[in-house]
Amino acid sequence: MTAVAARMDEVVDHHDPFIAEASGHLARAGGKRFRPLLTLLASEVGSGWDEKVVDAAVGVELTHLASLYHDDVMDEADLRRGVESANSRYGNSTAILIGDLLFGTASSVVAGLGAEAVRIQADTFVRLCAGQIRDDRQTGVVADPHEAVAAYLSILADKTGSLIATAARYGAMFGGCDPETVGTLTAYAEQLGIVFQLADDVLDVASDADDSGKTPGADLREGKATLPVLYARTSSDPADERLLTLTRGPIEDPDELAEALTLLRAHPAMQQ
Ligand code: GRG
Repeated sequence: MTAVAARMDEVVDHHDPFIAEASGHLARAGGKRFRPLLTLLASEVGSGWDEKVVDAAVGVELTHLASLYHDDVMDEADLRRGVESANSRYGNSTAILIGDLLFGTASSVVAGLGAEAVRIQADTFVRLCAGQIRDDRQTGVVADPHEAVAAYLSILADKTGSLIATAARYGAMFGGCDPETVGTLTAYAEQLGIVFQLADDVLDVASDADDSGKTPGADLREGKATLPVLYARTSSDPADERLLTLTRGPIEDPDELAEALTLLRAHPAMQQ
């Protein structure tokens, strides 16, 4: 991962000091670097990593970073990776443009890997955006929670699974794996991505800012019916009436948000 960090530093740079500072803001804050790690690990199934695998890993992490800059603008988030979000620090316009710049940088790095890699990057970008749009359009009004769970998992496959799948696919491709192995690792990583996002959704309810580096309750504030909320909605227990009312739409009132978090944290849905 040292090679990935060094290559990222090299490509995320700019002659304009402000742009260099703002585009390195979240990268400097660290993050788990799960996706580039997956690229390196997938390459180990084949012949191991080289410069191409490192560039693929950097392309994936930069795409992820770009999506975080944009996501925080959309969510009006104030905290990311345990530091002030880019939108909080530099304003929305800069955060959006830095996201665009990082995606451009990612695409430039991936372009060095050939047409197939570029096509995969573009298809992944389409799925990321489509997943995010579908997620954003959830109204919180759920007629059938069981159907809603299936629809929700399909959103997660696009918005989170797609890039994690690509991380493994690049690693396997450039690690020289045969096409069947590339396919198997890609499919496995997409499922892993769905589970990864489910854990992220549960942490939005269960964790505090120190653990997750983000302000908890963001999904509830936006009225997103994530899996903990959907499971709670499958309940016919009259004791859940208040929780169902609170989570029917966005929760703007801080007291109501705190109440919904407390109810959901204690709910059997969170033990499942
Ligand atoms: C500009 C590339 C681009 C995309 C636009 C905003 C958007 C479309 C998509 C958002 C997709 C998104 C933010 C999904 C959430 C994925 C997720 C679980 C993020 C947190 O990932 P971690 O836990 O974070 O790996 P760290 O900080 O550890 O890297």
